[in-house]
Amino acid sequence: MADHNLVSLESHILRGEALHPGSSGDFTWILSALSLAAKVIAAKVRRARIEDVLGAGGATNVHGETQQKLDIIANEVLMACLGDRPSLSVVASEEHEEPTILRLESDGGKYCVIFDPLDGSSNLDVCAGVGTIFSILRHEPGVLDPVAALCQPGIRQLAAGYILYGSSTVFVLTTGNGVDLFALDPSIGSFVLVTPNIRIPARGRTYSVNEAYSLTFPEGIRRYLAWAHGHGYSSRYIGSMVADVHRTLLNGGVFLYPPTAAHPGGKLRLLYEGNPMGMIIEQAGGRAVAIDGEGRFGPLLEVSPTTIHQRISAVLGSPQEVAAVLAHLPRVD
Ligand code: FBP
Repeated sequence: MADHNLVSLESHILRGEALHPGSSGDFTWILSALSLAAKVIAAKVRRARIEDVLGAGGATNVHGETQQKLDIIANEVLMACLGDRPSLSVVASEEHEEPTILRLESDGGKYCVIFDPLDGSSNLDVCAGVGTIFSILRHEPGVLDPVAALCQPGIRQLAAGYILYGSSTVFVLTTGNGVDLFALDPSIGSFVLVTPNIRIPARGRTYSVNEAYSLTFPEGIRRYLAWAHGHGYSSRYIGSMVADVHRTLLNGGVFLYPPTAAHPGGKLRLLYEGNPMGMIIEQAGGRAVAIDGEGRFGPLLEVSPTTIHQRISAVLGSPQEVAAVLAHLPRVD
């Protein structure tokens, strides 16, 4: 273990960069901005009740959702940390209707970042796990429209990850070569590598879904839940995707947010929840599928986005548990 603790997030990324002769370091520079922002947000979350930054901030975001004070703070921290990275062209956030253009692709803007600054923030007041989710894409040459630059299928992500502000602060990252878990060591103020190359268990008899909505789920999902009830499954649901997917990644199982009456097209956001979490799960050996109102399904990371805040219904988790869900759904041929 001592050897692992000597590897910081930054040194791990630099090692990875050395494997790509000719790489400019710009990508590493972006990841270091996310690491810095995560430390600042972690400190704010830890002191939330002391500094009285809990509760609503008095405004609603572009989706009409009540913004928590920490949603606004986390968003500002991320925009500030990413804002001075010279290779970033476009940055987009759940809290902003439109993307922010930092510079043109022709002026050296090679990458785009889209993020959910504080996922599950409605859980803050009760000290449950919340998190930051991010996705990094290449800005395709010649694409002038910032929305088009961001609207790429999940398989085109260069990197994805999340930071979970829970009992400890962890940073989970993939750059397309497996998934690594770093923990923030407050004594040195650094994210250190604790679990390299995480593999999701093939099975895990735990499903994670808001069953309160089950009467409005597609029939196939209701059939799956009845089957799971009859096969000794347990249910775990925190109501914060970062926390629920993190548990699923480590312990196995399946996380679902199916279509509901309130969200017939799904509640999760494709570009800054579905795609990054889907890449993490698939890079760890799991499976991620999108499902529609009829319960039909297909690969989540192959969905072609059309808008940056579009919603999706998804099933993510252990390969055998996702297969168990899909076995109850009609197939799209
Ligand atoms: P936000 O984007 O508004 O944070 O909503 C996302 C989320 O909080 C997820 O983290 C979570 O999985 C889901 O919504 C919980 O939704 P519900 O309360 O309907 O179960």
